Amino acid sequence: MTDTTQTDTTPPAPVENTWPNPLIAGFYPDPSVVKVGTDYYLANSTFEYLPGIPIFHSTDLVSWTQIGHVVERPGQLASAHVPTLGGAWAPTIRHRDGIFYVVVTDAMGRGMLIFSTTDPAGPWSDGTLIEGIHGIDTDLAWDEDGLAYITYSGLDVTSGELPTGHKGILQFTVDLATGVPLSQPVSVWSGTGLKFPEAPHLYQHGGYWYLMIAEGGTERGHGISVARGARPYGPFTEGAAAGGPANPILSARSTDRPIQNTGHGDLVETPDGGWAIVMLGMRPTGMTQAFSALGRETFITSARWEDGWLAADPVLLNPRAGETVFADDFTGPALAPEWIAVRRYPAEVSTLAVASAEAAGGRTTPGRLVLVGEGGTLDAEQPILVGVRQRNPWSSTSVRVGGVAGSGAGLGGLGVRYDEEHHYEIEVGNGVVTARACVAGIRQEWTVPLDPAQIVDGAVTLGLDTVPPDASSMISGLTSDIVVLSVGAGDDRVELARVDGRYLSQETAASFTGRVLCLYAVTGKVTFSAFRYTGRE
Ligand code: 6LW
Repeated sequence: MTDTTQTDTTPPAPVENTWPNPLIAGFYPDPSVVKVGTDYYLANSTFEYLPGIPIFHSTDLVSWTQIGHVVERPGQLASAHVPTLGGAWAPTIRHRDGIFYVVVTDAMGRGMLIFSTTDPAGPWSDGTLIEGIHGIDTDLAWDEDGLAYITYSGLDVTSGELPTGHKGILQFTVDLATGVPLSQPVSVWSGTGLKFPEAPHLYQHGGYWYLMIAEGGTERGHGISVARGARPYGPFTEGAAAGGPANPILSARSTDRPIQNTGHGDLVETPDGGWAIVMLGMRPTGMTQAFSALGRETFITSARWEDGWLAADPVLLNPRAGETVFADDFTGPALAPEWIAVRRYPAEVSTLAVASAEAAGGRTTPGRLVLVGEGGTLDAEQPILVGVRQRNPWSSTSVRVGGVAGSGAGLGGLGVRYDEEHHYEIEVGNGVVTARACVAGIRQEWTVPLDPAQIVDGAVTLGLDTVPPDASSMISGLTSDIVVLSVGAGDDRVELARVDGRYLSQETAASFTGRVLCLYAVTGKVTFSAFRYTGRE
């Protein structure tokens, strides 16, 4: 059973543009949203993690519940050996005639794919490959005759080699049932000249078709630009050339707003008939250089039509009140949908052991998650690991780890992972407890003997906290957070290390993902119980 709570779920006062922000906290980038009647469905990128592409549901655009995943079976993506950065990359979710579609690029994997279903909670189809066309950030729209257009960004990331050259925003028509292109890709717009024109979405509104894109790169220069035309295939004219507003219509670049990197958005009608843009953004902290520990999250802002052009408000920070609590006693029939794994499914690397009362000693064994190590560490391409996203800047995570004391015992622990080369962890086994920081091939370890007093009912408590930096020091205050690695509970808790958090951030790590708090095993059978995450803003 899991227990997910937000101690105060009252949405902020319904004054214009006081949306809760982040809308969905933690590593949930590239959001795409569709309105179907009074229901909203939202999808995100998941890259090398599985299950892939979470689907969230809402009726008010404010409260969101995860209802499933598009990718939940082997074969839907070619994930097993996908390079870091590859995998489920920028989905678009749309609906027509009772069918939901997600178009997405499995970057460095299968390629451009069409998934469909009649129930967005799943199951989704196996994914139909669009052969011969290479690019990212696929959008889906239909013209008045029902012809389907895929508009996409011409960056070819098929091979895993660094892409050279960007072909701008391209478009072709497609048979959605077979994935067969009905026309050759043609260039439709390349933005205003900023780098990486990407994330196109096409909307029909009033007498025009609007092509909304992101440009400036997913870093601090990110923004949203819009052009319009009479037909879905253009030609598209931008505002400045037609007496409308200048592009980008939304960007936080060169401002001191707490939410930066805003771009890659999708437009949606609000329940009251207004408009909003849901987009990715980051929350960097530090100073002139700043670091975004949580990666790229989902944010929202109000938008409106003004004289035939789209305008958007700045994206304001407005975190949900109270503590975020995610606790798992591992007594459910399957792992909760929040748990993810790297290049394999959680069910491929873990099992659940039911709680039991042992007849002999009358002892009660709690529900446990069992991981059996394969020798690989957190550096491995396919680590034995399951994790949940860190959702708040300040957090406290603890878990009880069993099967790690005594001869023949296992080795495993609790970590925070950005990718193979960027992770901090605390692990227990072989008679010692080790805290470790790994950053781009550089590693440091702090090891102490395992104190028998730390073994309670056969298990050791490990802790990982993210706390504010020491603001009194010019040097130590310039980071995102400090990661504290500890062993033991209550008065017996011992801190092994305090590590600068900036090296596990979007600005420094390789992956496009975010921080994942993970349970892992290196060798032997390691059991985990009483997982608890508490987060604060
Ligand atoms: C995505 C692109 C982007 O394809 O980053 O910020 C890429 N936007 O649109 C990966 O998420």
